[in-house]
Amino acid sequence: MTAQVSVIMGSTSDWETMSHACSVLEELEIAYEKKVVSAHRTPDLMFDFAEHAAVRGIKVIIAGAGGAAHLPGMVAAKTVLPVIGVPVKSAALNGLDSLLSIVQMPGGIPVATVAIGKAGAINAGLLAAQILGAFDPDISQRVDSRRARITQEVIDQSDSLGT
Ligand code: RP5
Repeated sequence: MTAQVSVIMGSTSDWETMSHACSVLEELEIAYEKKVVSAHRTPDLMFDFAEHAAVRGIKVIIAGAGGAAHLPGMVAAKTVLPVIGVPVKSAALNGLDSLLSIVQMPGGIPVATVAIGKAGAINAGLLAAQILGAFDPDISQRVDSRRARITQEVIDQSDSLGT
């Protein structure tokens, strides 16, 4: 099946975080691909990737990076596909550097930025699904069912506390 979402990351060291976005896409039965594309270590590959993503059938890009995390913004500059940026938690500044360098895009080239780390990666997968779901009722239905399941889990957990 042709990938609809591309999950890219600046390093294999980002995989532990970005795997959570992929797990959500798998759970929601959305075809995706995953690649390491580094803004500063493989800049030509990054441009090639961003320029050709749309013609390959990709609809949404999820880009995770840490530190001076310019990957999401640079990719967004080279495509009009929606780009969701995931700030990966860094060793030096706990991901605050990643967050600020992804979220603070100057007006004109948007990057939809999610929270630092695992929660952000999960939400990136869900947001990609919701974007696709706006045009695909089956995906939208699966997102809805997931929410209903989470709601029920919270109710069950509350009940397990007893009276
Ligand atoms: C960034 O530098 C990557 O996104 C990663 O979060 C960070 C560290 O990369 P490695 O030194 O672990 O390869 O480009």
